[in-house]
Amino acid sequence: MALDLPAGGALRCGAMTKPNPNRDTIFALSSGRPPAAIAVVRISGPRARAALEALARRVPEPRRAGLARVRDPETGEPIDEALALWFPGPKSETGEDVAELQLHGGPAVIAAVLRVLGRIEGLRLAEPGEFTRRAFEAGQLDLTAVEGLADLIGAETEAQRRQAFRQLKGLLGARAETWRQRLIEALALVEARIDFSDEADVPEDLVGPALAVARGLRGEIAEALSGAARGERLRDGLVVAIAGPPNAGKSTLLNRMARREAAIVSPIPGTTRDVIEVHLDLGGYPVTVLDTAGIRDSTDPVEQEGVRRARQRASEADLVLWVTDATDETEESEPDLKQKATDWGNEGSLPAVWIIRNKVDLLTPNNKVYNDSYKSEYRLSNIAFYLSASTGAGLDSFFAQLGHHLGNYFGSEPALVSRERHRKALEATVVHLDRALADGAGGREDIIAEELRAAANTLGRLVGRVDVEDVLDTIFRDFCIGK
Ligand SMILES: Nc1nc2c(ncn2[C@@H]2O[C@H](COP(=O)(O)OP(=O)(O)OP(=O)(O)O)[C@@H](O)[C@H]2O)c(=O)[nH]1
Ligand SMILES: [Mg+2]
Repeated sequence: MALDLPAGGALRCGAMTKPNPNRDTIFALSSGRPPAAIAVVRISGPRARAALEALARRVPEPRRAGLARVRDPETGEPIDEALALWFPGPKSETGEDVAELQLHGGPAVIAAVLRVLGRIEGLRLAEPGEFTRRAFEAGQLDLTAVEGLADLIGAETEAQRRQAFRQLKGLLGARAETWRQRLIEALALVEARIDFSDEADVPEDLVGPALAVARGLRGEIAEALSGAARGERLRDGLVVAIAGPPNAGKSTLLNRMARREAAIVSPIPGTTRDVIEVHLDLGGYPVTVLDTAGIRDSTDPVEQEGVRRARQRASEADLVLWVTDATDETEESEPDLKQKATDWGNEGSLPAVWIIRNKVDLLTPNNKVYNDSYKSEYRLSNIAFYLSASTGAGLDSFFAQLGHHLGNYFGSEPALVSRERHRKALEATVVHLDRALADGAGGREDIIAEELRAAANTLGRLVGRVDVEDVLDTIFRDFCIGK
């Protein structure tokens, strides 16, 4: 589907031209999977009013619910009794005329209404995200708000919901737009200097103040970027990998965390082969927990592959729970886990590692670590927990510490940047600002202007004001039909 972009590719939010009367009118089931108590069918476009009149015979007052007998306009046969709503454009969600029917949510009711709508001239079923796309094109939402909306619909935990809602309400979009405006003003100063440099009444120093603005913006954008990892993690979940020697109780611990039998547990060492992934909501924060194959040397090629995957996923995780059998006296008491992670080939930042001494229920006074058991402690850089994944002993303090860790990690301030797309755009902006500020630009006003213009453009792309056609399909693909 092509966007109707004005010449030059500039898409102006909030100032779109009148809706196109020849455009298709779209409709879709906007509520969830039937059967349900209520089904919401939405219609948007120039023929929305005609469609509502055809089905319900009359159109209620704008933005007021009215009872309507929904009929097949060809046969006159009643289909259902519904609540009808009428939102004339441009003050509607899509900026176009929008009608909404709240029907009884049975599959046959919905099928009949969609069938009847499909027969009306100029109406067709909406594509995924098409209502939102129209809202974006009408300037009702900027692109970051569109993404916030997708995230809000996808939010599974409280923290995700909060971040998504703030983004929908312009947390990032409004900031980026102010930055862009300030850059455009700075750019105007430099351009004035270039264009009128011969004229006597143009002040000498217009470039200095422009660069001061650029320097200030660079600081603010870098600050926003510092929270990017946190924001992106909040969308995907913090990755916690359970790793350690075979038979230590890793899968038992995963099942405890998931509160279900997600992984096979058996007394045979080498049970888990593939990485098992479970998504959890821990205290409102999203966490992805990975159970991995016990790490040991093996001649079995399948197990070898399992061990390779275990090492790799553990080295890429945010937090590794290194599970050992507390009764195993041969286990290192203080394994150098940072070293392990490095050995596994991790190239980025190393994960935090907690040691879990499992099976404390089996400890006897003869065991070396017996006196340490049933308490959690910080040892050097590692945090160690003594617990029993099968009896549950010690799990409370483990979960409390994990909750604390998540709270600290995600923090109370929402991150401005929650997607790679945002991060890349802001990083590119910083690069252009740095070039404008570099000594190398050394008074070359044309270079400074070019870099400021490029910086303003990357911000424009971020909010969806310029040249965004290429990213639109990717963004709207995430939406469901009816949104
Ligand atoms: N007594 C006791 N047994 C446990 C505990 N945790 C796990 N087990 C037992 O230890 C055995 C191995 O448990 P798993 O959870 O399969 O161990 P794993 O680390 O996933 O093993 P692999 O997948 O083979 O690497 C099973 O028989 C479990 O019932 C515990 O806290 N106490
Ligand atoms: Mg296992």
